Amino acid sequence: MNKTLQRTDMPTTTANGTSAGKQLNPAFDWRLIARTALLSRRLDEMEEQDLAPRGLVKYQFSARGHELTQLLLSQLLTAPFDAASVYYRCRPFMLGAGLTPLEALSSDLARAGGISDGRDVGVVFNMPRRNGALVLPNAADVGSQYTPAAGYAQAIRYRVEVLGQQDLDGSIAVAFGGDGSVASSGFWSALNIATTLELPLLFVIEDNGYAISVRGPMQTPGGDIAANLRSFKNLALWDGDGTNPYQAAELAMQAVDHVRAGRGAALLRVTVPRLSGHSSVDSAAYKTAEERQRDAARDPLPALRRALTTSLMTEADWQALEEEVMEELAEVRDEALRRPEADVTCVTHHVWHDPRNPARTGGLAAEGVTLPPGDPVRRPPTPARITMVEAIRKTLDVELALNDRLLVFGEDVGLKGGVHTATQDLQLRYGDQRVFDTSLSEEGIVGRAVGMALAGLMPAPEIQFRKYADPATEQINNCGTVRWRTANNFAAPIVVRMPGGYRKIGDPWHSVTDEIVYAHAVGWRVAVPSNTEDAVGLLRTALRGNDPVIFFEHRAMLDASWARRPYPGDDYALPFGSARITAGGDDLTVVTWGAMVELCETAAQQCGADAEIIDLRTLAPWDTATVMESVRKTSRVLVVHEDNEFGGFGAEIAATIGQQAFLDLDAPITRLGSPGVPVPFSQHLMAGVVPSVDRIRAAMEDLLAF
Ligand SMILES: Cc1ncc(C[n+]2csc(CCOP(=O)(O)OP(=O)(O)O)c2C)c(N)n1
Repeated sequence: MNKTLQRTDMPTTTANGTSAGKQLNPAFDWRLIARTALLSRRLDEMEEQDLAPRGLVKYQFSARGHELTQLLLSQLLTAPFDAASVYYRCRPFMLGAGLTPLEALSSDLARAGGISDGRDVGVVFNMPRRNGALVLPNAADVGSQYTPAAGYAQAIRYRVEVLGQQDLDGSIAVAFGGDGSVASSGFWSALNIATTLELPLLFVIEDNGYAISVRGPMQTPGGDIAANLRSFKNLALWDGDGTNPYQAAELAMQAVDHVRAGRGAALLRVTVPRLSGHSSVDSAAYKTAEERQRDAARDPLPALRRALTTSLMTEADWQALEEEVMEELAEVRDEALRRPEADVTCVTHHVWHDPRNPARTGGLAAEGVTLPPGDPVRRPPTPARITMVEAIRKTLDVELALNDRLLVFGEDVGLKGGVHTATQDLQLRYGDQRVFDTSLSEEGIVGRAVGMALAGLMPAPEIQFRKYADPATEQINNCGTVRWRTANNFAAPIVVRMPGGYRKIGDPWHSVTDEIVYAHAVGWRVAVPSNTEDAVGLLRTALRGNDPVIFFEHRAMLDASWARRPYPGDDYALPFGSARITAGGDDLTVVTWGAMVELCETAAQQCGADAEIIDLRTLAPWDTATVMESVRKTSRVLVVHEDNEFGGFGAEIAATIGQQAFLDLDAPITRLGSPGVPVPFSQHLMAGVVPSVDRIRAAMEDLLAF
């Protein structure tokens, strides 16, 4: 399927919107479109001309020129599970989908009662479903809106075909973006996902010719993304004038109908003028006088007025509509300005799931799905010790059987069973909708997972190696802050499994740990198990929970004999933030995790130290109470980790101990980590980088002798 409907296939209309004998498409409520377009326009003008110059709106993004197609689409997204992934110039769409003018203005004024309660930029939107589409939490990163939309579209299919929710059949996802956004990796990643899987996803590109000051041909060769995509497989294209009511209505309807009919992904490109600067702080001095004139001549509002007053209303009706809107906006402005600032005492709320107050949309809790909490008591069915990777596989298996909303995916995760074998046979058992390979895009893997979580599923993606999560950084960061940014409107709990760390050999790519990045990221829980038993308990808690989790699988421990323990049972679950004392001692506290636990035990045995070795098991949260109790007893502490010592998690631990147990210390808090270079390929060199038993032992001896 490579359906291309070009501009010449569209109704022949002139650019100024005269009808040439055409009727306005009766499927739309044109009066409402006119009213909302006027509302949006006058709101922009009020902000641009008054509230922004007075410093009351700090950062204004005008949608002047973009209104028409957005409003048409808002009226088409009425199926029960439709969703839109918008961008900052989508306020007209938001007003069409049910955002009230008071909410819109309160958001731009950063007052209480705005869509994020003062937390996010006034046009970085999210909106639980009202009368139209669900609006997925937007982020200000250009291009980041696309892969979650692809994930949402895949989730629609999953809910219909796997969960049997036939009433959701025909629902679609729509992702909006500008002509600059088509140069982003997120756009291409989502395009690949949507077209390879033939998902119900419509891309809407509002091409105003500029990305701030940079012109279209710098973003896509020739400046027309639809023309360039004509040979893209499994993508239907519509392309035309987003200021012409006759043409834009046809384009929007045909594109939506195509996707809704289950015929796969589509892209609608509409050309529109950007009638203001990029934002209130952009004078648009880079536009020539002719360009400004050309843009002004393409204003969609006069075209809409002409079209409506030709057929549906009189000039007097239009003027009355304008007056009605102005009156409403004057009231809205006064009320918004009377609104208080958001409550600063609540600014730290909504980082984590609160069972008494779950997010309204996203994750299992919002869907009313509860899973058994699990049990911290070990009940090994057999005493046989199994490897950590077998245990992870078994836990995924048990959880897939328990929870039909759980999906496991990533590169080579399907038939091959993962390059680390953690998902072997799972696709055979649960089918390729639940356990599957993905295209090679980590942004796509995590962004898709976010969209699936927002659609009420529990995605557990695998990143093949920790280092290869780098391209997903934006999606990971945005996933962690969703709940906070949307003031608990949305949450996107996902469990990202990622193996890393040195094994018998190392290199700069496959041996990265760098867990500090995730411990530092807002909203993520971070597990770093060292052995079979903990891996089972922590993974199960993660998969049954409602917060995003990074589950770090240390490569050295996946089949290490030290890490092998009996499988602790199908219900075994461990709380996060609860360390394990692997060896009790009185003279020295050693705080560590992952592969370093075994080395610390060996080093302590070799030097005969009476060391208390604490395996933290999780870094976010980390068990400060157990560490402090031990430090108060031993008065000496060594923190050992594989990651770089400089700025590593050991610094956080050391600072906390310094603050909470300073008077109990008899020696300086000592850290041992890597010396600030990547793990080398040569084993000989690697021994000089990754903490070894010898170096740990030496550090222990120094501390004991202090
Ligand atoms: C990842 C990222 N890079 C840079 C920016 C800064 N920025 C904000 S909007 C923008 C231009 C986007 O243009 P386009 O996608 O064409 O949308 P338009 O603003 O024209 O509607 C840029 C560069 C950003 N927000 N995110």
